[in-house]
Amino acid sequence: MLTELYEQIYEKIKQSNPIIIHRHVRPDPDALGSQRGLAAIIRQQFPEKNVYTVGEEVASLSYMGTMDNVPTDLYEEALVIVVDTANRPRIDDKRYSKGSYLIKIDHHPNDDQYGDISLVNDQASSCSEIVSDLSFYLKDRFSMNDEAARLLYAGIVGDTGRFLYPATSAHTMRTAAQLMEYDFSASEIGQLMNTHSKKVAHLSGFVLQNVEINDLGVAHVILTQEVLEQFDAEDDDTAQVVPLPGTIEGVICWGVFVQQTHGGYRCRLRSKGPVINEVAKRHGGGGHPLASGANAKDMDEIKEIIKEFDEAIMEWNDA
Ligand SMILES: [Mn+2]
Repeated sequence: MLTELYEQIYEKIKQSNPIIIHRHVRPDPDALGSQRGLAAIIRQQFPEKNVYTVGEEVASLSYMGTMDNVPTDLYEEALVIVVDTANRPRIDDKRYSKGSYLIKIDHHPNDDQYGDISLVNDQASSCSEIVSDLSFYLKDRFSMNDEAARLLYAGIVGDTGRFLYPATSAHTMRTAAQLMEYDFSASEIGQLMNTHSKKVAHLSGFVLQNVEINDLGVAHVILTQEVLEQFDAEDDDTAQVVPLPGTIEGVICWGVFVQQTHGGYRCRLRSKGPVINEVAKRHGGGGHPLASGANAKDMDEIKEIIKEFDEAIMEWNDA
């Protein structure tokens, strides 16, 4: 039962000091929102506790706050909470394992079970929705506040593509509405998240012009190092162009393949129906049923992935 886990997590937080919160590498708004939103709730509820958030900074998401420097010896006594991270290899800052107790809070399929307590709700739109659930369930014992509400709202908006993706439930909308009752500007958050740098705007133009779409509805675009250089863009900038092929009529599954500096391609894979995380797993990745990541060593492997997408669509059409 989720509510039993909420109680267990609450008890552990109450007992612990310091508390160090981790999330996944290359964080998105949900990773940062659930990480910093949770920290904001704990800090207000338990002002005597030392709460830290760790991991690499992302300049483009600086409106979601900054990270803390934590000396390693602090881990010895620490409760470590990892949010929004399905697999241990993806946790940012490997010192997470040095804590005295580990809690996992996540919404991805639970392929890698870790943590002394593991709160995994793969029906939730986002990890920020789960942290909101935790607070709204515990009420006065773990109160929501303005800062946390702003961060968690941003996380939900981020992971649902502004309430577009199928993981957006009636409960997601009710949670977002509850968060909006707090004092922050939801519209400002929406605008910030809808604003791209000029280089990403130009890269978006490239993606829309060069995407190839086959008869089955598989779209793909290759972003070589040469293309990235042309737009002065880096691997991280490509996250923002991933939804674009899905906005084109007839596209069901798609991939944005980003050439890496060390060779090989990072594959950002998406679907509007057919389950694709099994495809991702066959190519060194994984993730959500409709949003996954993988790795391809060369163009031949990219072609294989596209072929497997064709098959996934054919099976889905037959079902
Ligand atoms: Mn997430």
